[in-house]
Amino acid sequence: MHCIFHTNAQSGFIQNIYARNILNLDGRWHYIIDPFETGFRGFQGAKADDDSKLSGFFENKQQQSKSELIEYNFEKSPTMNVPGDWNSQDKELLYYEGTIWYEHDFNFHPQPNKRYFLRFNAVNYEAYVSLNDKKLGVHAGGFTPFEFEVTNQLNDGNNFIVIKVNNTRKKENVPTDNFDWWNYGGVIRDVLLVEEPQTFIKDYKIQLAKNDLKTITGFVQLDGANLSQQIKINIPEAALQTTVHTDTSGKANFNVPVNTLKYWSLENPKRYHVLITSNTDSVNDDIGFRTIEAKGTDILLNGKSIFLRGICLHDENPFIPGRPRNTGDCKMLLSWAKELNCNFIRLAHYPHNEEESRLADSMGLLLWEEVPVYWTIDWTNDSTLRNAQHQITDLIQRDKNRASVIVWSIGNEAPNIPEREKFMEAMADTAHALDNSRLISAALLTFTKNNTITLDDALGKKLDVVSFNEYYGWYTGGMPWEINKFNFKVDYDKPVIISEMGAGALGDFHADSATRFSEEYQESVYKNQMQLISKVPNLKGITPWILVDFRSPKRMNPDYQNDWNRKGLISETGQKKKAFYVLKDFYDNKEKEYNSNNH
Ligand code: GCB
Repeated sequence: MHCIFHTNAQSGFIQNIYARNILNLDGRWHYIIDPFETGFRGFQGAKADDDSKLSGFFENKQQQSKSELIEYNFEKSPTMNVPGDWNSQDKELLYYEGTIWYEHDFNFHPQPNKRYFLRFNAVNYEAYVSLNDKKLGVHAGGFTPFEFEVTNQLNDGNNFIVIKVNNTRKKENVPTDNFDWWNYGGVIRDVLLVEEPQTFIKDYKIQLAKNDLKTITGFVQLDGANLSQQIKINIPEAALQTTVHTDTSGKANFNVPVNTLKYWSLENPKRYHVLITSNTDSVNDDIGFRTIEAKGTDILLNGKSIFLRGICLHDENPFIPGRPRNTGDCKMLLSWAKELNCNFIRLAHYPHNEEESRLADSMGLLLWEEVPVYWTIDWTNDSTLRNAQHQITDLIQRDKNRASVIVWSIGNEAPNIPEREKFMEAMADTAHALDNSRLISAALLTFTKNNTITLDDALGKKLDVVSFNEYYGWYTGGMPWEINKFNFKVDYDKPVIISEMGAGALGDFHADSATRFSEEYQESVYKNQMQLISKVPNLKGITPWILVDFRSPKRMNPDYQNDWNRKGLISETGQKKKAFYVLKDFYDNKEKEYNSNNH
């Protein structure tokens, strides 16, 4: 058999996928655990180093006669839930890193004159995808969507998908081979079959222009043969209607003046129903309109100064534990942040389930979204940089219409060494070029000398907001009550966010405040940190580490951790620790202070 894998999924993907005509392919999918890559290399062969020679399990073979030898069988193999990481579904897979093959049958009747796309909202990390034994392509990167056009590969009736997923950590990957979270593998988000007309509205952006409350700007992009069309953009509730024409590449840019709009805000997260109609297609969305601006050392939302009462969050439901699988899982996490009186969440350290940005839009929460350029990336490897740029591009592509998203973060705690500077500057340029209406940041590192904590990272010049992580009272700086001796020096006249601080505590373990992993120790770190950070110049927000305990194989202390990073303010059983209330108090007071200053 001869088969060709394209090296990549199609570039770009359909905007606002849940508003399209979709068949959800979630459910129980068969799987085969394949640690030796037998499905790829055959039973004796060497592993193909050339994609064109790959065959193997994609064929989903059935025995034709009783004498035929076939040493795998999807139909008789166990099943697991898609979406869902494999680690949380089969005890044997808790620590598994390697290849798993998935197979799923579905019945479908394609309609004439329609186009079809097979969409994966995220597969961690590398995916080889085939449909009806026709190879579609490969995607690398565990947290962003990808899709393939399958109009010519679909059968009328029975169809089957085979996908090979591999989550082996590698130095050149993004993230690299060392990170402080669980390496959940598999088809972690929805799989959808999307039906579109021959020429359809693939993408659009509809937002307020940069720092301009009176202009809605954006573009519409068609895909198909009939690219020159008239497009209507209609926002009935704002009495706004405009008609634009796409050019020969199917794109139309627009700027529309607006007089009266209710702006999206924390108090009133107003979203407008937006309808986009071409001659051949239509799509609608609920979009909030707001501006976000770093002005001097201030962060302005709709022109008004705000303080970001934030918290960090991993994309993990501690009750599974595993990756969130549905809206309910995501809503639980965001509601906990609301209970803490947050107005801001740092979605660390990789793109989260896209449902979270939609929920944040409706709940009046601001978001920091990030790509997994984390710790020791392979800085001098060009393909690693391209991969990272691809990930920030896809994240911006996915969430560019969400009012809640105000910060694109290009990475976390990258050591301040020369090799990394070029890489990170390229990342900042990519993000700025794709979206000039939001703020670019990164979680930076500081150095300390003579009790002065200094932020002088050269990358700061490329960022709109400078942010840094610090763990005084936990990893460094002495006991919690000793940290007030430190002062800060920030070499940038820009707004500052403390993107991490924190301490570990095992829920319900009580002792004195000098005892590591007690709730009292963590509480003391938070109390003293709230004083310490009041000395940070131009501090415009904090996102302490972290809302909920999360799984990490790097946390091995058997008394307190057992594979859990315990820095959550909420335990893995959903119990609020003492420090939760310290931070909530701080936020209640900050809210009052900002409300009275702004009136
Ligand atoms: C950090 C990292 C975060 C870790 C955290 C910790 O600085 O950014 O991913 O989990 O510290 O708990 O040490």
